[in-house]
Amino acid sequence: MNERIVILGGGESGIGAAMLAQQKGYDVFLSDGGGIAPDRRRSLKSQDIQFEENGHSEELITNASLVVKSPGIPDSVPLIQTLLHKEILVISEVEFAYRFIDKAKVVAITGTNGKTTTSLLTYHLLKTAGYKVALGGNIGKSLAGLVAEGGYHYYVVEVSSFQLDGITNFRPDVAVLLNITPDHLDRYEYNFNRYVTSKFRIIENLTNEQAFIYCADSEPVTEEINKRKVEASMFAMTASNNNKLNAYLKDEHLIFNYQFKEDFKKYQIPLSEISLIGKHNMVNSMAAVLSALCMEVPIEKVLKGLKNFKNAPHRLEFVKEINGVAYINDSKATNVDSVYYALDGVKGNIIWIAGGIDKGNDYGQIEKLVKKKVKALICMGKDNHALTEYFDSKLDKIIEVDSAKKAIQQAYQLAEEGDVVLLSPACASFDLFSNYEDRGDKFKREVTKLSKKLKAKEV
Ligand code: UMA
Repeated sequence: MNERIVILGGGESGIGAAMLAQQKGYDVFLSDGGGIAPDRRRSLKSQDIQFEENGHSEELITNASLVVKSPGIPDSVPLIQTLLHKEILVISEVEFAYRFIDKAKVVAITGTNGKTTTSLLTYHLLKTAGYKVALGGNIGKSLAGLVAEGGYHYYVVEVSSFQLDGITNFRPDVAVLLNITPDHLDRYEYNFNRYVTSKFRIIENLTNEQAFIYCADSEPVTEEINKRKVEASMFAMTASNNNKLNAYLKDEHLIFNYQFKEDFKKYQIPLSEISLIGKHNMVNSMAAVLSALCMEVPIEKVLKGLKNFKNAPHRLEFVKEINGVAYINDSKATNVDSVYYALDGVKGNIIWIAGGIDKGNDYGQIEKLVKKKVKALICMGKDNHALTEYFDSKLDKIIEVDSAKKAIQQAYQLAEEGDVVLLSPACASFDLFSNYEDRGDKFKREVTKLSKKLKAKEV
């Protein structure tokens, strides 16, 4: 009899885990408390995998020797509690997938913010260097599905705290921890320390054979590091130069002090050679470069990748320059924290387009920056009172609009050569758009239309 494995959840991670388990010869059963999408149901059927949906049958689950749980299922649900009570091993899909990675190397990236950009860039750097690289985890494709495909030299895995909660042996060759700020606290009994502990699980199995890259500018991260004895080689990314093995930002350069075997190496990369914008993205870049260097990718190849990297859309995305004015789409910035980085990172005076559904924002966090850099605020939302009330006495020009088209028309009127028109809303998009992607796409469409219209006039 083959070992019985039960997969809980029939989403992206559950289907990947089921496929991998089937390939490895387990007796597989998948159970979903809700419905399973038709294409996923078809995949299960095509592989002869037994499954149920719209409910979990305890008797079909508690007879497993191993249970693989999708990250969206919290430990607090009664079924998981029953399994734990019965001492049945419950692991996360990332842990399960990791157990079947043989020779390939794993770069795991976590942090509250920036992990997607860092994962994309790390993937890009390794790929540009000519390796066969898989990109997955919280970013989209399940790690299990990628391991089932096989044939990769590297797995770049974005890992969430939910995925780390269910690990036992997971030991990435390079572990990256970018930052920690309060998030997902509902999963952690509203206790920030629990969330910090969860994020730090990324290093729990590391020895001095692996590398740990962290941002020393994130206080919760350094506080926790000071409490622990970490065995891995540690690389600090920071604005100052206080560690032996580190990366930092100085005089418009990223500096890397890096040890390879017995040799210390130092590299300097001018910011002008980096396609990303903003200080937070420099931390993300340092993390990706250090990861690639730890993987022994030659620096010339890393540089090439850094220069031609294109970030995912809607994240400080450069759209066009019109009459010397840069138009930047940062529609993904749905909180004040992200707007801070955008305002800080952009050079020049800013025509700031913000607004939408305010989630109880504290604009005090960005007040200084706004006063220093923003010359006009265009509020794009159905109800703009939170923004207008806060900035009324602080800015000379505040305009309200209710569409991307009107926002661009106004911005065009106000902007002078050297200015930047920045969409960085600090708010959710659902009042005027279907989601942040729709908002960013409409912004870009209007910018392109404006550019075409102006060009047509020139002719
Ligand atoms: N389900 C049950 N029983 C329950 C609860 C849910 O069976 O008690 C079922 C649902 O009916 C559903 C399935 O579980 O069919 C969904 O599982 P899931 O929520 O874990 O989602 P997946 O589709 O497997 O996607 C997960 C990640 N989702 C979450 O962590 C919530 C995806 O990250 C990830 O890309 C994917 O695995 C592959 O690794 C998404 C995410 O939102 C992007 N992440 C959060 C974030 O970034 O904030 C953490």
